[in-house]
Amino acid sequence: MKVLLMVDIQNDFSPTGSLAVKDGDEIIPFVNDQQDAFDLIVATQDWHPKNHSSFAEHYPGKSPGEVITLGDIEQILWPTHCVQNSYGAEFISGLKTKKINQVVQKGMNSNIDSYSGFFDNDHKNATGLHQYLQDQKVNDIYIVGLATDYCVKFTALDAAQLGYSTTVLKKGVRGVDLASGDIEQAFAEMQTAGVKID
Ligand code: VGL
Ligand code: ZN
Repeated sequence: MKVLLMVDIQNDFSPTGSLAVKDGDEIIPFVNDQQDAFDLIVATQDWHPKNHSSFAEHYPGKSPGEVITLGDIEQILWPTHCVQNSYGAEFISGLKTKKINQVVQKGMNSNIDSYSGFFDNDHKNATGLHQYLQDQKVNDIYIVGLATDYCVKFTALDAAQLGYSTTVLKKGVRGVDLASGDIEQAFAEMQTAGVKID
């Protein structure tokens, strides 16, 4: 069984969102077309409580893009985004959602971020995505979504690590490029880890 995994296609990652991904909305027609080729479609949502520790606003004097240490892992501070039940957390309008079989939410623990759709950033807590895909007898994962250099990358790396045949559909992803070159480096890292870029 193959699955189309739509990562974080949410308003706050659209070009008008709080954590804007350049041309993030351009993927929508491609992603909608891809859905026809799949019998199983899963969407992830970044789904943060208001007090999430990745939000720069909680650190007086700090700005988005700065890095802090949380627990013992490095955390990039972000603009407040994808707050549970807010407009910014909804799927980008125009994304076809009728065929979605399962929505997996992540980033609900305020103390740790979760870029991957599979695990929190310390890999200790699973989101349930792996279990769901196992139950559905999935071997092949095709990934689209936002953002190439964060949630797409870490989801793809975990998928490959978990043994899935993993492909990122290049026309269906866009990235942040906090530092220019981040997107290209993300593709290179994924490829090195055995992820196919199509
Ligand atoms: C993401 C940064 C913070 C993403 C989520 O979906 O790529 N990036 N939270
Ligand atoms: Zn987030």
